[in-house]
Amino acid sequence: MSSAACRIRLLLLIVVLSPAPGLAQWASLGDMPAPRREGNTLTFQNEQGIVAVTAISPEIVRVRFSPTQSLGRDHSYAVVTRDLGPANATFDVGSQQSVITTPKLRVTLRHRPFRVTVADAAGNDLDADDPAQGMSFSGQHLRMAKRLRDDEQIYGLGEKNGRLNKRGVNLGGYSYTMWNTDTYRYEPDTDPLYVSVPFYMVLRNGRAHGIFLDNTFRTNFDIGRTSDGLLSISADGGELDYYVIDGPHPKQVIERYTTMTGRMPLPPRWSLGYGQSKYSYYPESQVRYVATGFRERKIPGEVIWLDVHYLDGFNPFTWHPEWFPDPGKLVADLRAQGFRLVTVIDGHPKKQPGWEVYDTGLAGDHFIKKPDGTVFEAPVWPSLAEEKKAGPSVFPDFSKPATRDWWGGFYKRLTDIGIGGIWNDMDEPAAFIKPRWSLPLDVRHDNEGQPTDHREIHNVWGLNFNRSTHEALTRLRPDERPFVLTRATYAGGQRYAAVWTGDSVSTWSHLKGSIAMLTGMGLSGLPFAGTDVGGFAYTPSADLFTRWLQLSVFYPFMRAHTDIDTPDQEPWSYGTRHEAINRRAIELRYQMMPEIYNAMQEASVTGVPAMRPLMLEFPEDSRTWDLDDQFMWGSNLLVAPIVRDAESGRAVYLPKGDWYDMWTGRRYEGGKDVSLTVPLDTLPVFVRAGAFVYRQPVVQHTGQMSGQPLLVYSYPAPSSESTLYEDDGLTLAYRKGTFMRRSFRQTRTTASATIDVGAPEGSYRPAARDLVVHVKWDGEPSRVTSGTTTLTRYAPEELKRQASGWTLDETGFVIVKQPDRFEATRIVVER
Ligand code: MIG
Repeated sequence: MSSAACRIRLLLLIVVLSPAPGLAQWASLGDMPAPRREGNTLTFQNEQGIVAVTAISPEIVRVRFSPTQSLGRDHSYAVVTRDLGPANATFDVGSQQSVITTPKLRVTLRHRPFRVTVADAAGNDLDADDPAQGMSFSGQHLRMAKRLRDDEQIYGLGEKNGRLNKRGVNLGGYSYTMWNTDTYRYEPDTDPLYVSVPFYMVLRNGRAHGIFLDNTFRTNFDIGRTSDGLLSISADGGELDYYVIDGPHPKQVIERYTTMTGRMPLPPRWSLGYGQSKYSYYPESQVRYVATGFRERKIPGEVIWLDVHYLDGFNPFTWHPEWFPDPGKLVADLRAQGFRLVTVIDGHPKKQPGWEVYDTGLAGDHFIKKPDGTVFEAPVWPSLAEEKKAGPSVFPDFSKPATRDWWGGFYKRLTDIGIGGIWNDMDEPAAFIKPRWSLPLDVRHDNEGQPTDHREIHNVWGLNFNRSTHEALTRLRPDERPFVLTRATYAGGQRYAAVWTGDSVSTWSHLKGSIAMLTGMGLSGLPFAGTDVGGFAYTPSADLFTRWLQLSVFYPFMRAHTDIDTPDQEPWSYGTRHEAINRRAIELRYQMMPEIYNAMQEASVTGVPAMRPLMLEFPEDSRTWDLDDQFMWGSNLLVAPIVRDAESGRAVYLPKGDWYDMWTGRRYEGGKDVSLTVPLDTLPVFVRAGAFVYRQPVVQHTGQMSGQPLLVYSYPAPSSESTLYEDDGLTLAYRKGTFMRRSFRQTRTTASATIDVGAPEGSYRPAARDLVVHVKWDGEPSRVTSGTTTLTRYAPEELKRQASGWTLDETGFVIVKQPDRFEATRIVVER
């Protein structure tokens, strides 16, 4: 028997015989009669169930399958809009098959047995049901089997361990489950973790499309692991409600996915600065000591994070009376030093009659209940706070809009004293109940008006908690951008919170793994993410901490954090040699802040993450498909940190084209590996030819950026263009046009380089400052002009004292300095 036939036989056996634990047999959806059409939807129905296929837009098709006689309420916690303009679809209903054609897609629906194939306009299959089995069900459990071809690479699925390419290194791949889980000290292969994003991208010969399964129940994605050539997806309940999202570029897939599920709002600039955390900094004198430690050592720092010990008995919205007697004064004093405070909140208050949070929650019917109607109680923080009597917690039902509002009101206690942002922990939700460490599956939830049990709400408890927090901060401080950090969330959670990757371990494999994990999250719509620098559990060596800190310069979210009872994990905790190197790493973060902010702003508008796997920039280059020990920041910076112990060098793959070492200015030809020596004080960064890179001098925190010169670096190309976005970094005024966006363009010939700074768009203007344009150059220029003025050449030291002029530096840049007039300017460097 051929192996294909063998496989089909085997699958039939599985379909017919294999009982999932405690379940009846799997039944195939079977044959379908011809569909009925309503608007852009074809609906198929037989005795087994119902399937609706809708053209959402020219590039997006939605399929809903329910093993019942009618589809349920059309409701989603992830999707905010399906209104994407006209789909321009045509429908051809036949007796054997029906076809939906859009300008970009051709969806073939075979009736007997029922199978879905989505192809591009030219008829090349993108996503196709396996011929031997399509959709099937067993009780409330659902499953579909899709074809997985050898040349398909799989990416995304949110916060996942393992390689970037979910096919694994060779064919055969991983099986991933979506079930938000508190995984203290997780291993490099632990699954599931804290976050569920049932979205993946398929890349085939450089062409991409995505699949988003909008199902909040426990789901599983088996990527060729059980059966070669099959990608099978299962869900423990609900509907198989999925979208096929075409590219063809992978960036277009992310843009479309985040058009539907929403994007990260533009974060406050301070939240992109360096954060220092510990479980826990207390009492308040310790907090002051750490903050002052940064300023005295001239190590930049922005945020001090307060973990549970600031609380009274770990109860949310309280302060420990002895350890933090005057939090308002603490906040004000730290602000004077340029620091903000972010406080942790566990979303499950203690059962404590007489305490407002508990009493009003009970009276307002805000807590999750058991099937018998009594309030569900379980031990978890704060109930196990050492210094207080143990007692259970109760769990707000954040799937109820009124509960989100009620809970949100309590944040006033924190915003009133000037807290910078909120850190939501334990929101999988975690509970100290063996063996699941979460809530029983039968507890009841409002589910926005359609009551259900925990199986459906578990994965969105965190998302709705974050929504409550985000909306409350927006209400309480209507002029400021809210900042929320979370451990757990679901698809679409980018609208409410940044994510950190929980209780990692201080090992080199966690450091390396963070690249695949964070870039994978970026591909899944979660662009604002970071891993505890140095690792959470246990203790990093001095070198591990330093290398991790260097890597995190190009994490979207940069914070060091460590467990209770571990040694200090501050940049100065590892001796003076490492302290100096660590300072330089954090300084680099601040030098790059204009660039970092620019790329995060782009992510807020397009969904395309700032921290990118190389395949996102170079999808046609097969060398990038499995590459996850180096990554991109934006389209132009390639970052290749040291990710293994005791290594003082590494190979870096540079895709086709010219690249420049950001430190030495040395040019490299791409399309090959280069081998680098990387001493402990170095983070390799390469700049793509034609790039503009935006920097500033070192500052100690973002509050010092005003008045700093803008440093623009132009790398050679015959012509190129880039834009820089700036605003006040804090308020929502940008939504009303108070921002400044400028284009930077260059054209180069053998005789000259012309840099055109465009006229600003938007009404924001930074404080008076210099504009210093660095033009990468070969040899000595004969003349440098700005507009009609010929500029004077100075020695580098002398130029610092002059208002305008130019010089040549040792890395081959012509440095052109002048006041930033915030108007169109042309700089020409002549040979
Ligand atoms: O049960 O708040 O992942 O970052 O330091 C542990 C204490 C609860 C888990 C978080 C970790 C935090 C810790 N929390």
